[in-house]
Amino acid sequence: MRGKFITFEGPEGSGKTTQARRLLARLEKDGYSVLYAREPGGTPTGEAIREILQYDKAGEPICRETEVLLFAASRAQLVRHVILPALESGRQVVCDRFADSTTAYQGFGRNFPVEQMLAINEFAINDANPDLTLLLDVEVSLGFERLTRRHAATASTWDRIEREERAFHEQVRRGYLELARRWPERFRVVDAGRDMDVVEQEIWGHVRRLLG
Ligand code: Z5A
Repeated sequence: MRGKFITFEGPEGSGKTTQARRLLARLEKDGYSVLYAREPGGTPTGEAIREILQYDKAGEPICRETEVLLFAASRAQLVRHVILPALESGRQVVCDRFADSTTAYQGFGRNFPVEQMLAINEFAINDANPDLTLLLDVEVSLGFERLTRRHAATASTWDRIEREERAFHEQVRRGYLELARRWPERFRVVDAGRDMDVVEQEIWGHVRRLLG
């Protein structure tokens, strides 16, 4: 039987990676075989694209159109080389960001027509549509407080998209909530401003219902 495809989405600092890893651990403890992936990246080609997108590796400003296509290219590679083979072999797949990120960041954030983003996503992902999307929703200011603490603790630097102005990130958050309204059967909006353990419990409830 084909595995289930679960994606984590949300603005900066909403706790996607923390919760995706906690979910992975819980599923494995329950005996599931699970593949964890993240975007952009997850394949050698995708990781090379990630360096360009996140850290300006190419050394020149990236135009908006190129940005969209690079995210889609990384995704096309991840879907065909990693996600679809795992799902078809019956594994569950947990992915930290997926196609909705492009609709939210490039569509709503960069003001590209959303329908155009959806068409590009469709081309990139083939039939790898998520069964469940957990939208970790958090106020932009709280997400950035968390990132500021993390950067200070790890001496890391702000990446290209984190450096965008506040209005951009507010648009992205609104975009995500709009997508959740559009596809209520697939999306579950989780208030990620709460304690990590409380968020984890709610997510576990959604996933248990999906897996029966
Ligand atoms: N992007 C795009 O524009 N278009 C696309 O199509 C795709 C992506 C796929 C990828 O960045 C960037 O690419 C991203 C969108 C864009 N933009 N940026 N910037 P990334 O992969 O490097 O990182 P991210 O996906 O943006 O994740 P993040 O924002 O860095 O964090 P997060 O995964 O949501 O949160 P976290 O790492 O789990 O937690 C952050 C910190 O908060 C950490 O110290 C935690 O311990 C803490 N935390 C987490 N949860 C809590 C709670 N509940 N309470 C308190 N503290 C918490």
